[in-house]
Amino acid sequence: MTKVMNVAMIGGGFMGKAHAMAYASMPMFFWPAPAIPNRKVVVDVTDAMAQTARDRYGFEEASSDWRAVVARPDIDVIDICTPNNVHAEIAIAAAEAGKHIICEKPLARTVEEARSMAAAVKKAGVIHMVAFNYRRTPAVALAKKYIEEGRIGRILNFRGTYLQDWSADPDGPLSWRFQKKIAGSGTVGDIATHVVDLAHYLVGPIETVNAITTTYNKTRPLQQSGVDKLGASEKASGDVERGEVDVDDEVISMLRFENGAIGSLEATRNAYGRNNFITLEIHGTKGSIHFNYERRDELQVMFADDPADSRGFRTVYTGPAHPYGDGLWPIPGLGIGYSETKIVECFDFFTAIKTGRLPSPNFDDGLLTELVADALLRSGETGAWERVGR
Ligand code: SOE
Repeated sequence: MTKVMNVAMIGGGFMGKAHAMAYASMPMFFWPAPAIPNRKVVVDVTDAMAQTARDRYGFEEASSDWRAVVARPDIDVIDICTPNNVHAEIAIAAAEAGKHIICEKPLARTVEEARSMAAAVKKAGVIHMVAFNYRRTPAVALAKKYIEEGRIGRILNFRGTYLQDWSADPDGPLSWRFQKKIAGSGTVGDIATHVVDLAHYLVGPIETVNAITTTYNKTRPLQQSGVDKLGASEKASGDVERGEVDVDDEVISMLRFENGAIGSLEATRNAYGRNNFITLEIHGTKGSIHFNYERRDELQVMFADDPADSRGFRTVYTGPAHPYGDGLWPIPGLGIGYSETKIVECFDFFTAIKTGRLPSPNFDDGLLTELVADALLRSGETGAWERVGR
């Protein structure tokens, strides 16, 4: 019989929706499932918010006291979907209570927090994962497979971008994502870390960075509602008091990898016309790979030994023959979405719990990404090449 595991999810916002959907759907896709995630209790800031999340996301119970929930013996998994400022406190308490933990990205606000989280889960011997879900796009996993099989040879160059436009409007509200004390950093922590995670996954550890960081909009109207709606959808009207933005809006960096590859990274939430524009281009000694999340069913590949009369990028549509293809849809092109990346992430997390083998990215990988984020921010200040600390 497939084991039922009780999940307590802390945070009922955008990520809570994505995780709750994955708990419900994972066994429908991946069967036999490694476990049946039972949506036991959802925690939010107030009782009313928690009750809404319970009713909406199909949890049995609601609570506004995460400490009490973490201490409950009937809870197997703690899922952290909160803003970044409470990741460390919750994760450390959950580890001490012996719970398996999945934590939204970025792992923490600072390297110090990430280090203490990684130490706590190691000491407790629990399974841990950071929710950098874009690794779980089948086309990205296929790129990884080609690279591991040596199909594009030794990697020479990596180019990664993550461009969005939800914060381009200077009158979009000052949500927690623009406040250092809550978010830790701006674009660097929020989305550049996704690119760093993908670079680590596909190429290897980044060694040094040389970055420009900038903040275009130094103030924003104070957020009227308590809910982060990601930008101008909640645009303030009339004379609304403004508060200071003390994080970065954009980062552009050159990269050197430990294995000798070089590369670049760009991330911004102010690029009008770009929505979730994650692109990766990787050149190797035997071929190249290109991926664009806005066309995420597709991987563009070029192999240098293709016949001379048909050289060029070809489009591979991911499907049953590709990573996670057994569980997802039976025909290529039916459509991979954001949900599927979260369902696959959920499958890998519960598989790790079942087998006792740590998944990736785990908290150690999350710490490494945090170290790169720290180097990007330092380099943005100094203008110099900065080494990724260890
Ligand atoms: C906002 O930039 C955001 O919600 C990020 O926080 C997520 O990590 C990304 O997947 C989508 O955009």
